Amino acid sequence: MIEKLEKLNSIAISELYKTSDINAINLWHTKHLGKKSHLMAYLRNLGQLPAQDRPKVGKLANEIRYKLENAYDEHKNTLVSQPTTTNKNSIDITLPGRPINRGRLHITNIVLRKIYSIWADMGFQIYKSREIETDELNFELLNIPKHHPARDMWDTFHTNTPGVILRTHTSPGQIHAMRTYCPNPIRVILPGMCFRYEQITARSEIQFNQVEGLAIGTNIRFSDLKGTLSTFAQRIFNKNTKTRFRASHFPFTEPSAEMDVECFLCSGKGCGVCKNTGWLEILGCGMVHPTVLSNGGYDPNKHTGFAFGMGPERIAMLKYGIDDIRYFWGNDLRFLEQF
Ligand code: FA5
Repeated sequence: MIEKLEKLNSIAISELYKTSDINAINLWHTKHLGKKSHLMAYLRNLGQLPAQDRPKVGKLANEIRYKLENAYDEHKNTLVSQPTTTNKNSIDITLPGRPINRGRLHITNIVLRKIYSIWADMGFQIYKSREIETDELNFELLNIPKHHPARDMWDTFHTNTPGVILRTHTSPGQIHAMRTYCPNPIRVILPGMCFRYEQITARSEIQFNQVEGLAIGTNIRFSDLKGTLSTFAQRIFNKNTKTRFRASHFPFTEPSAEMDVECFLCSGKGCGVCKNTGWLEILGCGMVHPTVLSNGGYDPNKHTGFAFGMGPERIAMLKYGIDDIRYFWGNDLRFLEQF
């Protein structure tokens, strides 16, 4: 009897460690410790044994039962906490998760959104204008006649259709906006892509964004232009940003100017980035030329206005210390992921 019990024990133990999933271990339990198991039969039938054998056999059967229950619990816990690696299809929930690549805004869009919100605070609406333009709107109605040398400022991509070009600046949007709102006052910004057939360098791309601004009303003066643009510079960079206006020339504004901000790197002392001038140009601007006002439908004797055009990529370069505009279109994640 003792021998039979010990054999039963060793068979049960060896079968237990062969089980590798929960179903198998549950079946094992029913077979070796369930009501109909051999071990339970021995315990139930103890009374039929000779009196002198009962204590010894009963003690051993109970010890085996106790050991098997413990071994069962322990092995079951191991199976639950450590999924088997022998099964190729199983998922190892203990492995660390794979990082998810999240999309993000492009640096130009981050700066554009900041620019929109500053102008929105100052009461400027967004007016979207088209990227494919006519020569008439891109040049002629902006006071740049055919063959005029001023066209050299904007090297142009032409299409196969005569007179249809890719816009070289957002300024033709001024005419569209004026013709939409005339004779009412206007306060709009016109953002969008521009195209120039020029040499790509660290500061110049053939495809870039501009944000045009246009304010038309009665009694608008150059001092309004200066105050508005200086406030913009202080909001986009910081409140201590110094600005200066340099006389310039654009055929569609009179007088015309370019606005510089004090160089961030050298604080105006002069360095390689600002070409030792202490200043960096961020936009062109001026009072809307009377001819352009008339082309837009406004009476230049009653109405005045100012306009400006800035480059968001150039602003982003200054704001974030980016030394080459080519990164913006390079699609290099090491660059894009920094913002
Ligand atoms: C113009 O395009 C005028 N239409 C701006 C203007 C509007 C003047 C209204 C007066 C009134 P300009 O060519 O300087 O001007 O361009 C304006 C801005 O666009 C520049 O200051 C610069 O920030 C950006 N920009 C111009 N060319 C490029 C280029 N190739 N790559 C990147 N940014 C450019």
